Amino acid sequence: MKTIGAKRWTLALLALFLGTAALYSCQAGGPSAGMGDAASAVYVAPGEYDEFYAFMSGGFSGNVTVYGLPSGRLLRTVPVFSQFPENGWGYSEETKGMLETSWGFIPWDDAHHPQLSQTEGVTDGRWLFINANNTPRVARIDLTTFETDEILEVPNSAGNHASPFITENTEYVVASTRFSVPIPQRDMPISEYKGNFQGTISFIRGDDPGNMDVAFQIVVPGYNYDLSNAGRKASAGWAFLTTYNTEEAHTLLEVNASRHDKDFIAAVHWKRAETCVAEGAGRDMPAEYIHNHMGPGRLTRSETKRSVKVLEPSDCPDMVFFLPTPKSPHGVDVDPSGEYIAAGGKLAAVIPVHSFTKMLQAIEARDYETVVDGIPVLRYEAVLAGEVKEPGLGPLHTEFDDQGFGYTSMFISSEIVKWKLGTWEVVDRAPAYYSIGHLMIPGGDSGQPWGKYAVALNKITKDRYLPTGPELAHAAQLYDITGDRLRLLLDFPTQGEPHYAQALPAHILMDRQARIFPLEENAHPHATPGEGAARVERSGNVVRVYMTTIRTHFSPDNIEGIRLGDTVYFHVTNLEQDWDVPHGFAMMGARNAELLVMPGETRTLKWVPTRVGVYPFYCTDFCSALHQEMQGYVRVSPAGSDVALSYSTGATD
Ligand code: K7E
Ligand code: CUA
Repeated sequence: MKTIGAKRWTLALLALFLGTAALYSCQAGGPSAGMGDAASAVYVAPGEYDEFYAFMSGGFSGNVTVYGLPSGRLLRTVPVFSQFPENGWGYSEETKGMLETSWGFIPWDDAHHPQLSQTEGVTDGRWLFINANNTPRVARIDLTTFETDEILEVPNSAGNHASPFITENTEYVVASTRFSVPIPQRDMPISEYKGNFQGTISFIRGDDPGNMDVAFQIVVPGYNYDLSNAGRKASAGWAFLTTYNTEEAHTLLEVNASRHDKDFIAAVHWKRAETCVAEGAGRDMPAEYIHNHMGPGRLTRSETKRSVKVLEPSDCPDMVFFLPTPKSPHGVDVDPSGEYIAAGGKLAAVIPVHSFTKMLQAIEARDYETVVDGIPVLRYEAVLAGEVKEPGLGPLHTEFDDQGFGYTSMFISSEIVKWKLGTWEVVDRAPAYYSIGHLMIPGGDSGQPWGKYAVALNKITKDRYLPTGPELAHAAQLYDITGDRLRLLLDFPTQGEPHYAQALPAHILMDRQARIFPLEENAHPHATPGEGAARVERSGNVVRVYMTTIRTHFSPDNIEGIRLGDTVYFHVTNLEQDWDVPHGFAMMGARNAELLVMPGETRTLKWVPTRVGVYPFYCTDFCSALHQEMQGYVRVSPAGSDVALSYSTGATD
């Protein structure tokens, strides 16, 4: 909130207003009492700010969306694994490279799990990471620009779902395979899956912007690795991952991967793995994967990597252990103290919670049930802290508040269940509309939750919104969790399918926002530092337009001497140095998106003219009173024409 005083005042006024409204609606047989109260709890008056930034995964949109809480207002869409015509992301020459992979240009993915960076287990607001499920990648978004800054492809992976989960100082981003595959990939019968397909758990360096890389990969049995969470405090140095399909079935998994009474949580001692790697364990395996980074000049640099460090559990004893966990677990979540590890067994009748201390004791005592593929399986009873009994149906994911409570999403019974750490008793439950997947409490997966709100991220909305054809809005729901009972405050639609989300207090980010890119630091090779340098240059069939924008004109504006057969690059530099003054650039007939150029930045639109004539370009962003005057023409002549290259500029400098 900008000012607490003003906020209170507004709330008081609103309460008065809503009180009156409630009176009327009661008389009219309207909504039940109490909702007016909820409305005031989420009302952010015009000119006021929200209290939290929330980052929602866009699921199959490939994007991240940024919302304010408690209002549920959409503030921003951040394209990550997608092209986004609104700002030319993935269309401009500078940003296309971010979508390069070893398979080529892939402008789509399925992004599930945003993760904020942490320092000593506390959300610090430097970066947001998110996974690409389908063509395995991990992205880092810079939270001073709200722009994707880096994308690393993950080799030896298929279905990068247990990803990205960060360690408590962002040392590593942990990313694991959902689908086991032949490693290395080879031509073999699918029927020989069992014993031949494998999974990998990748530890990606996370705290060195521009240098994300796979530090090492642990090869694990051919299960499905579903979700992950890193240890903290007591359990720092460990990471926990759920598995299903420990049956190693390869067909009709709904039956064949549900036979075992218990699957596993894999507990990975990554500190130990680090030591093994430092001592020379593991091997360098050939692998081709691409690293993309928004480098100097705000141009993507793509680099192909050719090898990855691979570690087998047998290379490094005491690195991986299995904790039996009922039954096809989905989520795994570590409480703020780092002691408790809660799992969500999709088909389980309880929520099992393991004890980190008991796990260490069992390891110390070598209290193994068995050993599979060189990995010790601890006894369930030896590591169990407790079970939340009769929680509901279909537990998936757990978040924690700062008062010692866990909150678990129950997919099948469609509710949030609140339970107490230590006694494991259910203390409250609240319905979610409908079929909740993840839930999110700001900081609720870190060492420091801000336990004011919980957000339910629902899979199905049915009747909650105005119908919009066959596809309905996906939805989030906001609950107040400060009292004994969860209180539903707000429904709000989301973009794409929201899986997980993250949030943090607004003050952590507000004051660090980049407002401009300083012109004098613009290192783009085709930047135009001032209007005097605006020009058009031909080199064979390639024409480069060094264009500037400033309120309210382009330089150059009219261009002649372009011919069919040319490839034209408009390198547009926005000379503005004021906050919130981007200019847009759109060229008629360009088979491309617009550019939206931030102050001090250079962005490039590639255009191959296909018709003779005179065609306009214009500014797409309403930048000033004379925005509509911000336009120009390009004359396109036939191939071989002798029309000379010429242009007009508004240069006075
Ligand atoms: Cu939707 Cu985390 Cu991909 Cu559970 S996952 S719901
Ligand atoms: Cu520049 Cu509108």
